[in-house]
Amino acid sequence: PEPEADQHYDAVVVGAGFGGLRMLHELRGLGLRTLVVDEADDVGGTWHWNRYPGCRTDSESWYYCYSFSPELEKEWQWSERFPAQGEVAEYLRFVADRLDLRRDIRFGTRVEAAEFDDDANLWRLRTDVGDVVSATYYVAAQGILSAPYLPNFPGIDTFDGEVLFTPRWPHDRGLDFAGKRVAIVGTGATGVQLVPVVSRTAEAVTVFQRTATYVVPSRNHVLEDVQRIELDRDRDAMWKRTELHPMALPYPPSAGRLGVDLDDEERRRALEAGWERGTFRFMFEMFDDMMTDPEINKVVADFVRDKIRSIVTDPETAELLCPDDHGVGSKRPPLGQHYYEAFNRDNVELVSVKKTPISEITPRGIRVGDDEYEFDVIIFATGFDAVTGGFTRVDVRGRSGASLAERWADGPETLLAMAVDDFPNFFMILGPQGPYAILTVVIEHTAQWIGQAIAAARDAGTDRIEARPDAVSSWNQEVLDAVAPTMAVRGSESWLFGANIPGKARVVQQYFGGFHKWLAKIRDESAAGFPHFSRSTSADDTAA
Ligand code: NA7
Repeated sequence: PEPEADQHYDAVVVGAGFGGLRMLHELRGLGLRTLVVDEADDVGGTWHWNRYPGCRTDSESWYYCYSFSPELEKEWQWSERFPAQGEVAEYLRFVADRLDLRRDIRFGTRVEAAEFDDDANLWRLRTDVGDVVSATYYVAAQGILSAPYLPNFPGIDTFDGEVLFTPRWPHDRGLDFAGKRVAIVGTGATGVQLVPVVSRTAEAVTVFQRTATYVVPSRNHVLEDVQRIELDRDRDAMWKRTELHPMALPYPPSAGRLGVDLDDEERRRALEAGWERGTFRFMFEMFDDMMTDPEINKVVADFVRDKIRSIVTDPETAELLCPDDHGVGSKRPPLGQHYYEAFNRDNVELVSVKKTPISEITPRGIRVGDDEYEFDVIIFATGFDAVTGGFTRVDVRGRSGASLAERWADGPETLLAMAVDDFPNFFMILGPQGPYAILTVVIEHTAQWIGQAIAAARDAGTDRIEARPDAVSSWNQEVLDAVAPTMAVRGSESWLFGANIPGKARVVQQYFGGFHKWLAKIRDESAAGFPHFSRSTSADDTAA
């Protein structure tokens, strides 16, 4: 069906989370008539859906926010170092209200397909309610963790008790598991947040762990007024520091020391200090050769294993919790708030499903080999079809008619994570091959850059902009080259390589060369007038 006349926009944005809201603000600033569409009934994206108990950021609040508006920054006060889900969702509602964004957002509507009409030079987007919306520019802002993954366990529909899935947590479920025997399946960042919280109220918790991970303490705390004063004073300098950091953190860009240069005692002291500080900084400010030298990585891994053994009193449980098949930092490190300590509670049990996997879900519980475990509640914290899944769930078809999913069957290919050749006037926020870094900071720069690209096309009198295929190939090569020196340590067994989804191409999904390098590249691209894009006017179709 053709869209109604009033269903045509200059730009349509899919997703009303951190990325989509920021993009709407940017496009409005350019005077573009913009519509945002989201499946949820409110703003928030990831922070709308993931309401499981214990859900909070692993990034510190003072940079887990927008930086474009000093007024917004002044008006909003975070209560904690690592804010809980509810507070982040509240922040995004605050921003939406303050900037009056809701009037351009259509909630409760899922975009199912998007097709580029070459002749008309527009995108047609079909929604689940049968509407067709058209737009010159289409910005996909689904983010890297919006397509939940539930393994296809046999019998999953036969369970008699309550089944909960962390990325689709019912809004009215509440926190209380009194009198319930609860299973938690999965020990990624989500499971690690769930376990200490659910075990406080449940009668019994059984954690099903396939791969043990290195969990670093988060050292969360309430923010004191004096800390806020200090942070406020540092704001501008803080955002500048994020631009120089490989992870977009407002901290020193490197440890400034190599593990190989230190003796055992010096390393141990550095590791103790780092553990005390906790957070991602334990990983990124330890030794600059931690991700390239397997020996140094093992020093750090041994240190964390010793910490686990010193915290967890039952030696058998402690050994099961010690990672033994991958290096530190090779998976996205979860931050824990009394995670290992939770296994010292009488009501918490750990079951390793590494050698013997979960074979089925039964009406009474979970079967592993010959053992059947009985439960009242099963919580699945089994992750996402990360990075690409949110984008390819929509049947996006470019100029040639091929879909994004087909195009990426052997691995994603983009230009700087924001564009793809054959998909004119299509941009992504947090697209594949983007920097492995603090996403709120990446979003801020991405939204500004997309705005600049669209403005540049318009100012040149053109209405079509498309990534050049050779530029896409060379970014692809840079992404592969960037991860290569770390592969001996890193392995490829996580969602960062597509490994968690059966049948998905095993290719690095993000750019590990450093946020600062990506930022320099995108700035060069815009300053030079977008030389790696072709531009044309639909009226005469002359390439510019
Ligand atoms: P993750 O990090 O992908 O973790 C998923 C967990 O579920 C992980 O422990 C998996 O084990 C486990 N899993 C997946 N399938 C199975 C089966 N079949 N049997 C047993 N266990 C299974 O997702 P999260 O939601 O925790 O975190 C995603 C990101 O969100 C995180 O990195 C942050 O960026 C925020 P595996 O490790 O694959 O052996």
